[in-house]
Amino acid sequence: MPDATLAGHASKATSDSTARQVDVVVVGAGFAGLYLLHRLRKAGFATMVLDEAEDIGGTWYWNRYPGARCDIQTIDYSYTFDPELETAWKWSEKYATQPEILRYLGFIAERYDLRSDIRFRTRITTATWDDAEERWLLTTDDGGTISCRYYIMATGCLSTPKPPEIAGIGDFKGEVYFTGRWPHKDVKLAGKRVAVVGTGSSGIQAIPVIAEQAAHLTVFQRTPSFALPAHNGPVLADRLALLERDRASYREQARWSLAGVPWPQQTLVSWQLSDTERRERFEKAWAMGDLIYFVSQLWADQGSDLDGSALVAELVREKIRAIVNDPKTAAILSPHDHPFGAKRPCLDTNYYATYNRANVTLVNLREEPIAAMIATGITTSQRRFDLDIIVFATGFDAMTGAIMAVHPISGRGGKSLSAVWADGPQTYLGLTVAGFPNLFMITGPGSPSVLSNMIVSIEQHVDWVVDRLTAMREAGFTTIEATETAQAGWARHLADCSTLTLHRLANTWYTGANVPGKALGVMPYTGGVGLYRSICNDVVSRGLLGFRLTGPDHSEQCNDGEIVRLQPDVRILLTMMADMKLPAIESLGVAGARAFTAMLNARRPAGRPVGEIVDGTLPGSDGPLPYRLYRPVTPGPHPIVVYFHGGGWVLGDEKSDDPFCRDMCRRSEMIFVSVGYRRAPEHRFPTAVEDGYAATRWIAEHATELGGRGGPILVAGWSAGGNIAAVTCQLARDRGGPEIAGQLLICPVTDPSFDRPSYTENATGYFLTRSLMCWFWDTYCSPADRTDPRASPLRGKLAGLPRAFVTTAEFDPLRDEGIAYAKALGAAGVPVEQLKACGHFHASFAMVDVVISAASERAKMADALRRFAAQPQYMERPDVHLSARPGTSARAVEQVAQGESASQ
Ligand code: NA7
Repeated sequence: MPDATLAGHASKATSDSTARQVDVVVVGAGFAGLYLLHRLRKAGFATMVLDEAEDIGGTWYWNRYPGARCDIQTIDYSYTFDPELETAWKWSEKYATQPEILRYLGFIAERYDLRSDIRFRTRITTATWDDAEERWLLTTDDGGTISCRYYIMATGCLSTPKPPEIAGIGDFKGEVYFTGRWPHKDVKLAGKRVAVVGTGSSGIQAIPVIAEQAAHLTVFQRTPSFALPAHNGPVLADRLALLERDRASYREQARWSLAGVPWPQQTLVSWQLSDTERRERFEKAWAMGDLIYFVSQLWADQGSDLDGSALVAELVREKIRAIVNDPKTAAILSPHDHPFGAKRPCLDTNYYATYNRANVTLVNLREEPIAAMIATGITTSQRRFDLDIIVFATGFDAMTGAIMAVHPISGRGGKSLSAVWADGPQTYLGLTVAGFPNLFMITGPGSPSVLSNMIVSIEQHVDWVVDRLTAMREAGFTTIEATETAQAGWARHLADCSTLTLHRLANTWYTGANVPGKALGVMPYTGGVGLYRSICNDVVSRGLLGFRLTGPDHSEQCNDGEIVRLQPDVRILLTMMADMKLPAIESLGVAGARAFTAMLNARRPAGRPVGEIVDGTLPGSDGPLPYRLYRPVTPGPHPIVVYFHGGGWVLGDEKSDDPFCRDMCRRSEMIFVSVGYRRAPEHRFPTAVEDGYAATRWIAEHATELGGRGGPILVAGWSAGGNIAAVTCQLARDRGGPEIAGQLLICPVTDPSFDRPSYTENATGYFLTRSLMCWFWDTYCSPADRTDPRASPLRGKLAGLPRAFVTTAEFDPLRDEGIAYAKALGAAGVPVEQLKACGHFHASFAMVDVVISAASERAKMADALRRFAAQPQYMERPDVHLSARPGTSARAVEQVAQGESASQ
């Protein structure tokens, strides 16, 4: 029985007994609202859709400016929920025009008979949660009231145009149009002097079309965008064939992809490709005209690394210079202020070539800002432009505008959504907000939405919401609300995800920077639609984790908690490893374990180039030891870091941490010498540490011959290598040198005690297991020897040791002994800094270009080395600026331990 019927019979009178009763009110009759209505109806919910517009279409109803088209290929920009629908509609073009998209939505409304439940020309003026009735009470601009159990915002992400913030806008006596509110009448441009203000996607689509009609077009550009050719035409035959070969599989791949279009994940990074190979890839993408292909298929680091992105940017600028005849105009059109992809690139048709027309003028507002609008046109700081028509393509109050600014929404206890979101949108999953029961947002802030094919994201959200409402009804629950814990956890996860891409480094509508006074922070989910979908599914399979449900007989269900505590890429990696059902390393025997780790290492991305790599040998305590030296590209002499690899004293060699050594060599601009110390079981305790000490001594004595700077040396090591580095510092102090200026200990083994909480909490599931650590210890060192400080540096004397930087990972059995060592160093008066890396596992830092979220930790470690060696810190890149919302800073918290430590 529909909930509205139940309410009508069973509930006390609502707070407004004249209110129309329905189960669900949906705001917006665009792609999201139409599909919601279809699904809710099928599920038996009495549903009403309200829209201010006179007809269906949502974003596509309003954005009817000349040249308006979708920028995702139509075969992907289509509903997929009904296999029969897929073959019932044929798109005429690769990128459909706005009228064709509206025809498609009209076809949908007709096919599923949707119009009868949509009320057009109706604006909601207030929405208030009634705690007693557990219903939302809405008022509308026609004086009506509606009471609903569930209130769903299907308002779109780009629905509320932002004011252009230009003085004197009312003084202009000509015609003024906004691309986001284009009139339904025919706008006559022929023979007119037209201005377009704004060069984002809307401006770039409109400008070439307007230029063909207007007598003269003046484009006022504040910031240039990267525009890529759409090469519009018929639907691409090869993509269509791929879809038609197996529709279900194509759609399923899209649902689990990065951006909602089934392109594979690239694995080759930019520096693994030659200039020629990069250019070939770029030209192929340029010729193809597909936005998602362009932003994801060139090389793996194009969206995550400034250098990888800069290579794309320069190739696009080269194209601009080739197309635009006037070099000065080409220069003005060439973006330099943001990394490629950090702002949504535009798809264009003849955009750059339009500036070769005699009737088009480009005005660079960076050189001559707009002074005012006057009766006859626009004045800049230098000139006056007489105009008949001004078109503002100045964008939207994106993602939050339509939800927050359109009408006051008051949740539990009268709490207003605008107040809750004053410092930026707070959501759980981008779907719900704590304190606002039974309110849902389709593609809200904190979900992939605008960074994906919207249709894929809309369908996923609609399905998730309707499935929840159905399940609640079956279980007898009437309210659902996110918990504060879950919401705070989601904010942290969003902040973690934002480190994976470069979106945080540009002032865009993604970050709220286009609206003066709006809180800054990356609003969409940057982890990709596949990861996001898996998390939403996890929420359900884990008993609606993070939601409180209540029912009429005071029944309640609340499974509180955070859905993701791991860093996003660590989560993906561990899931992949679990799916691979890898054998337990300790079950393979020593030879098998070495072969297995060598095989894993061979599959990882190669490290980045450094100035020089030299393999050599040095005299150890008992014969020669191999080493690998990494020299920076910058002129020396450089400080030297003696590095000890990980591998539990049993596995690995001087080359096995190659990507990490390269990365640290580049970041610190220091020589790294990775030492091939002898391993157990052939050489048990104390061989590895004695080799480590002997190697450090020799390297210090031969620093200048190695091309390094004389004077104190640095040591570093990961895992068992961290143990060797720590012990080396103790031996150097006790045996008369060499002088060590600092020690970098990364997830070090410091003590053989297995009773610390991290050994229990992280015993399995995080790659380094308790059982593997036991095997390492047994293979390396007899129980009797383990109290020796050379095996367990935590049990040694710590006063007088070199200053230290200790990194620990939250999901690592070794976490607590690393923290204990830092604490003990601090207590012994050793200056120590500690980096507790939240959401990371034991191998996070060594997995360069796999665990991208650990890049900032590696940067901090490199900075620590530079501090040890009294080198200046890195300057921040001058060409980018970080936008960060207060309270959502990265989770890796650096702090000075000095005897005190924060819990993880
Ligand atoms: P965008 O991408 O936000 O572009 C708006 C443009 O308007 C952009 O070039 C702005 O320059 C410019 N702008 C905004 N205010 C002003 C003022 N006051 N003076 C001069 N120029 C101004 O919006 P779109 O509608 O083009 O595209 C939005 C999305 O819709 C798009 O990404 C697709 O997903 C579809 P600024 O960069 O702020 O200097």
